[in-house]
Amino acid sequence: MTETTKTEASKSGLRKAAAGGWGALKSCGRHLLASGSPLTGARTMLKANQPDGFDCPGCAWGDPEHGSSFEFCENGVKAVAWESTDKRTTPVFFREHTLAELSRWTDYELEAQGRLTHPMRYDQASDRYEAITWDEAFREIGAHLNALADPNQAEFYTSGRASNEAAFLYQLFVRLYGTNNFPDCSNMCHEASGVALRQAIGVGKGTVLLEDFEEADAIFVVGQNPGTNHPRMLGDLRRAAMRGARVVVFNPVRERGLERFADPQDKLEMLRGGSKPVASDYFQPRLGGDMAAFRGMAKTVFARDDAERAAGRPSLLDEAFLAEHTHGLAAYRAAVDATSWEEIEDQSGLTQVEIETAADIYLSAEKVICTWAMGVTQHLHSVATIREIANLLLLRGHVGRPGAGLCPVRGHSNVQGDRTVGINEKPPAAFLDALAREFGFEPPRADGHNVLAAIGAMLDGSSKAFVGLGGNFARATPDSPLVEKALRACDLTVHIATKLNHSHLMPGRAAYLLPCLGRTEVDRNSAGKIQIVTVEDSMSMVHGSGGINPPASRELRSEVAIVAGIAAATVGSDKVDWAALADNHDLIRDRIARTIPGFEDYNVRVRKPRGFHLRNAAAEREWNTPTGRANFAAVPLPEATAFQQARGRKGVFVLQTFRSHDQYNTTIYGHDDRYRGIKGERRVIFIHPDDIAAIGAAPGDSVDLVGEHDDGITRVAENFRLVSYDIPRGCIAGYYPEANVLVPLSSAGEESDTPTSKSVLVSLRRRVAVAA
Ligand SMILES: Nc1nc2c(c(=O)[nH]1)N[C@H]1C(S)=C(S)[C@@H](COP(=O)(O)OP(=O)(O)OC[C@H]3O[C@@H](n4cnc5c(=O)[nH]c(N)nc54)[C@H](O)[C@@H]3O)O[C@H]1N2
Ligand SMILES: Nc1nc2c(c(=O)[nH]1)N[C@H]1C(S)=C(S)[C@@H](COP(=O)(O)OP(=O)(O)OC[C@H]3O[C@@H](n4cnc5c(=O)[nH]c(N)nc54)[C@H](O)[C@@H]3O)O[C@H]1N2
Ligand SMILES: [Mo]
Repeated sequence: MTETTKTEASKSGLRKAAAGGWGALKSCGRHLLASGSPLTGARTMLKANQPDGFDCPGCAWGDPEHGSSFEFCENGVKAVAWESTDKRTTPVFFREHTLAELSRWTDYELEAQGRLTHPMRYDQASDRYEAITWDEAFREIGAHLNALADPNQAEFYTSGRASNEAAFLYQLFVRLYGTNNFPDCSNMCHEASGVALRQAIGVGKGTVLLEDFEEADAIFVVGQNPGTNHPRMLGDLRRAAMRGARVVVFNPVRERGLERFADPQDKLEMLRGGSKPVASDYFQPRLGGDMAAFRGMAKTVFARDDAERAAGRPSLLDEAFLAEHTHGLAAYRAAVDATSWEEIEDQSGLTQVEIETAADIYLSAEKVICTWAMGVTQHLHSVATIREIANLLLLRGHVGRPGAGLCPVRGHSNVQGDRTVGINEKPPAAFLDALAREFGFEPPRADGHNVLAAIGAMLDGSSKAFVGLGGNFARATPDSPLVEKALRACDLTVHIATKLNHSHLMPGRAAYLLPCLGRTEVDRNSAGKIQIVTVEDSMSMVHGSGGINPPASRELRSEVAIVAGIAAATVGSDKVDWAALADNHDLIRDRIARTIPGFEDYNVRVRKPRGFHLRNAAAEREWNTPTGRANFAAVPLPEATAFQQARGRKGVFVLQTFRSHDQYNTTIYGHDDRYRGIKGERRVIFIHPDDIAAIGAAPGDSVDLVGEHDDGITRVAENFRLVSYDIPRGCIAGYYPEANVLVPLSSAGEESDTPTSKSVLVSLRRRVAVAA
C-alpha cells in the first residue's frame, strides 16, 4: 500500500464534515460504478423498500411507509450494488484457480469476482471446485448426511439474510432429519438482547414501533453506530432532534455519524451545505462500562425521588405501573443502594456529574426510548447490562406505552424473522408441539448447538458436517485459524451463497458450493409465476420482498428451492412435499400461519403495503414471564470488566472490534472509513494520543497486536497503524474481521454465550521501522 493512499497519520481527531450529505452521494456513485453495473444498480436502488420491490438487504431498521417514500441510504446502495454486479465467478474461474491459491486472496478480492453462477463440487485431487448438476449435488449431499451415525453430528448454520420462507423450510428439514443444531449469526450478535428481554419482559424482541420515535422526548442510543450501520435510523433520530427531543449517546468513541447529519433527501440543506446536530448529549464510557452508567442513572433517580417525597411532592417513579406490573423493585433498590459511586465512576469511566446529567434528561422526559446494538451485546456482562437498561426504563413505566420502550437494533435484515420462524437451538416446547401436529413427526427435543458449541464439536470431532445457509462462518467467528481447522476436519461442508468467500475455501472431505438468487432478483417458479418472500424488521413488521433484476445466472436457484432440494434428497418427501412448497411460497406461508402464532392470514396481510405487525405482548403490558410481571434484575456490578482486568496488567489494553463505513460484516466494499477519516486502509488501531505516547510510539507508527487472554493460545495480528483518536484511555478499537484472529473462542458472554468481540485483551508490540 502506498503512502499517499493512507490516512494522514494522527491528525484525524474530529472531522469537520457532517455525516450523510454530499459525501454520501459521492460515495454511492463510486460504489455503483465499482459494482460494474451502474445502471442496473441505480434502477435497482429505486425499488428498494418499495411495495412492489424488495426488502433492502442492508440493515433491519424499519421502513416508514414501505412504499410511498423512497428513503435514500448510502450503505443500502452499497449492499444493493454489491449484489447486482455484472461480474461473475464462473466454472472457468474455478478451473483456473486452486483453493490453495485462492486462500491467499483477501475477502475483498474474492467477492470482487462477482456472483457465483453454478453449483460446484470440490475435487480433492486437483484442489479445485468443479461444476456439477443440481440433482447430483442434492443426491450426494443427502447421501453424506444420511451416512452420519447420528444427526447430531451435523451443524446447520444460518446467516440473517435468509427469508422467513427459506428459514422455515430449513428448520423443518433439519428437525425432520433429527437435530436442533442451529448455530446462528444471532449467537454472535443480539443473543444477549433476546436472553435479557425474555427474562425482563417475557419477549426477546424490542417493544417499539417506528412511530414511537416521532413521539419520544428522549432517545438513548447506546453502543451503536447508526451513521454507518443503520443509516435510515439516523433520519429518525434527526427528525426527533429537530422537534426538540434529546438524543443521548453512550459511546466510548466519538462517532461522527452521531454528531451531525446532513440529510441527502433534503435538497435545501444539501445546497447550503448545512447539517443539523443529532446527538444533544454525548457520553464516552469505558468499554463494558454501560451497566455501571445505567446503575448510576438509577441511583440518581432514586435519590431525586427520595428528595421529592421527603418534600411532600409526588413520586418521580410510575408507582401505579410499578405496583401493578413489576416484580422485584425492593431487591433492585437494595442492589442500587449497595453500589457505591466510586465503583460506578471507576467502571463506567464517567463522572457522577455526567451520569446525573444523563439521569436528569431521563427524568425530564415523559417518553423515553433506549436503543442499543453491538457495543452492548458483545461483552462478558451483556445480559446483565441489558437487564439494567430495562430496570431503568421500568422505573418510570417506559415500556408498553406510545413513544417509549426498549429497542435492540438488529443487524442482518432478517435475523429477527429467522428466529421467529424457528432457527433456534433451544426451541420452545410449544413450537415443537406445533410442528409435530402440523407435519406429523416427533421433532428432536434436546437442545442443539449454538455457534460456539458447534465449533467445539467440529474441533473435537463429534460433529462431522457443516451446512451454511449464507454467511461467512470462518471469518465471522473468533479464533479464525481454529475455525478453519474445524471446517477442514469435517466429512462434509455445504455453503449456499451468492458470492465467494473464505469459508468456501476450507472444504471438508466432500464439499459443495451452491449459488442462490439474491433479494434483488426475480424468482420464478416452474410455471413462470413470480414468487415473493417475507422478512421481519427490528420493529416486528413483516413485509413482502420480490426482486426485479434478472437472475445473475440461469442456473441460480432460490434459497427456498435449494433447501427443498437438499431436504427431499435427505429425508424424502413422505411427510412434506418439498417440491410443491418450493414451487409456491404461499403454501409455505400457510404452513407457517398454522404453526406460529401471529401469522394468521399471512398471505393476505403480507401483501398490504406495509405488511403487518407481529404482536408483542410486552408492548401491551402483558408479561409472559414466570412471575407474570415485568422483572427487575438485582445483581451487583461485575467484579471487573475487561477494561478493569486490562488496567491491572502493564501494557494491556481492551480492544473492541467494530465496522468501518465501507463494509458489511465480512464483506468489504472499499477501504475507506469516511466518518472516521480513514482512507485506503483497514489495518488501523484507534487509540488515545496519551496511550500512543505511553508505549513510546508516535501516531502513524505500526504495531503488532498480541492476544493477552491466558488460555494457552498465542494470538498475533501483525502490522496495524496507530491512529490518534477521541476514545478513553486504555480502550482501543480496530476492524472486524481483520482482528478476529485475536478474539478468543474461550471468552463468551454470561448467559448469552456470545463471543466478547468488544472486549478483547491485547498488548501492542512496536514494529521496528523498515528502511525504505
Ligand atoms: N453498512 C453496514 N450496515 C450494517 C452492518 C455492516 O457491517 N455494515 N452490519 C449489520 C449487523 S449484522 C449488525 S449486528 C449491525 C451492527 O451495528 P453496530 O452495533 O452499530 O456495529 P459496530 O460497528 O460493531 O459498532 C458498535 C458501536 O458500539 C460502540 N461500542 C463498542 N463497545 C462499547 C461499549 O462498551 N459501550 C458503548 N456504549 N459503546 C460501545 C462502538 O464504538 C461502535 O460505535 O449493523 C448491521 N448493519
Ligand atoms: N470480531 C467480531 N466478530 C463479529 C462481529 C463483530 O462485531 N466483531 N459481529 C458479529 C455479527 S453481529 C454478525 S451478525 C456475524 C455475521 O456473520 P455472517 O452472517 O456469517 O457473515 P456475513 O459477512 O454477513 O456473510 C457474508 C456472506 O454471505 C453471503 N450472502 C450474501 N447475501 C446472501 C444471500 O442473499 N443469500 C445467501 N445464501 N448468502 C448470501 C455471501 O456469500 C457473503 O460472502 O459476525 C459476527 N462476528
Ligand atoms: Mo449482527
